[in-house]
Amino acid sequence: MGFLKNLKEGLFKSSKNISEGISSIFTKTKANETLLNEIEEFMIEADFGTSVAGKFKGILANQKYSEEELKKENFYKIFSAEISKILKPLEKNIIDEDTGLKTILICGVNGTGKTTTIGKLCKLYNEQNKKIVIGAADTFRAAAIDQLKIWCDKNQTEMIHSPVGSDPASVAFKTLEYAKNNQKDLCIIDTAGRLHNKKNLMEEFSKIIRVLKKIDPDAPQETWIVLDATTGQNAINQIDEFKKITNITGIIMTKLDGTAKGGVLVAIADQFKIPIVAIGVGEKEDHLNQFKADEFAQALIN
Ligand SMILES: Nc1nc2c(ncn2[C@@H]2O[C@H](COP(=O)(O)OP(=O)(O)OP(=O)(O)O)[C@@H](O)[C@H]2O)c(=O)[nH]1
Ligand SMILES: [Mg+2]
Repeated sequence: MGFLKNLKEGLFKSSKNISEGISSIFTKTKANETLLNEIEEFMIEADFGTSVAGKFKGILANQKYSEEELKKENFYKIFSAEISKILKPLEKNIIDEDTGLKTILICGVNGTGKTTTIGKLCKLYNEQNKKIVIGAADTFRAAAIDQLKIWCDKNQTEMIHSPVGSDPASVAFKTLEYAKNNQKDLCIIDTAGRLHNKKNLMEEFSKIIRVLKKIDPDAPQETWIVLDATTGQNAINQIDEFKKITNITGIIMTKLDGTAKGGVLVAIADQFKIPIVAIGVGEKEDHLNQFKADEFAQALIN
C-alpha cells in the first residue's frame, strides 16, 4: 500500500514537473542588459578581473530565467551558484587522513601572512593530535624567527631554527631530519617572503626543495602559497613566478576579513585550477577556515 502511494505521489510530482517545465518554456526569458551589466560591474569591483567577469557575464547571459529568478536578489544567488561550480572541485582539506610523515613548504611574497598562517595551522593540527615540527627557514631577520617562536610556544609546538643569517636550506634539512627521527606527522617550513623579481631569493627557495629531497625524495608533499586578498590581481603574478620553480599544491588566501575583493580567488581558480586549502579571516589563531566553495561564493555576494 505504502509503495503504491509513494509511486502515485512520484508520478504526480513528475507530471507536475513536466507541466511546469512546459509552461516555463514560454515564460522564461533572458536576463536584461542592465542586470548583466550590474553583475559585471560588481565582479570588476570585487577583483574578478575583466576576463573572468566577462566570462561569467556570458554564462549568465546565455540562459533563460523565470520572472522570479530575475529578481535582483535571486539573480545574485544564481550567480553565486555559478561561482561555486568553478570552485567546488578545487576544495582541498587542511587536514587529511594520510599517515606517514608529510612536509608542507609555505611560500609567498613578503607580508602575505605566511608566518601567521603557520601559527594558525599549529593550533588546528594540535587539536587533531597531529605531531608537528616547524622549521624557521626565514633566517633573514631575527624578528621573523621570534615571531614564529611566539606562535609555536603558544601552541606547545617544537620549532627548529638556526642563528640569523644561516642558510635557510640547512634549517629546512634539520627540521625534516628531526621530524623523521622523532616520528612526527607533519614538518612545516616557514620561508622568507620572496619578492618574486629577486632572482637569488627564488634560487634559494629551489635549494630548500633540493635539500628536503635528500631526506625524503617525495618531499615537499605539499607546497602551499600564501596570497594576500588585498593585493588583488597581483596575486596572479605571484603564482606565475612560484610556478616556475615549484609545483604549487595548494593556495591559502589571507586577509579576506575587511575586504570586498575576494574575487581574485575565482580568477585564480579559473586560470590555474590549483586546489584551495584555507582562507584567513583575521589575525588571531582561530582565524583560519577550511575553504568551502559554497560558503565562499555566498560570502562574495553578501
Ligand atoms: N586582517 C588579517 N591580517 C592578517 C591575516 N593573516 C596575516 N595577517 C597580518 O598580516 C601581517 C603579515 O603577516 P606575516 O604572517 O608576518 O606575513 P609573512 O608572509 O610571514 O611576512 P614576511 O615573513 O615578512 O614575508 C601581520 O600583521 C599579520 O597579523 C588575515 O587573515 N587577516
Ligand atoms: Mg614571515
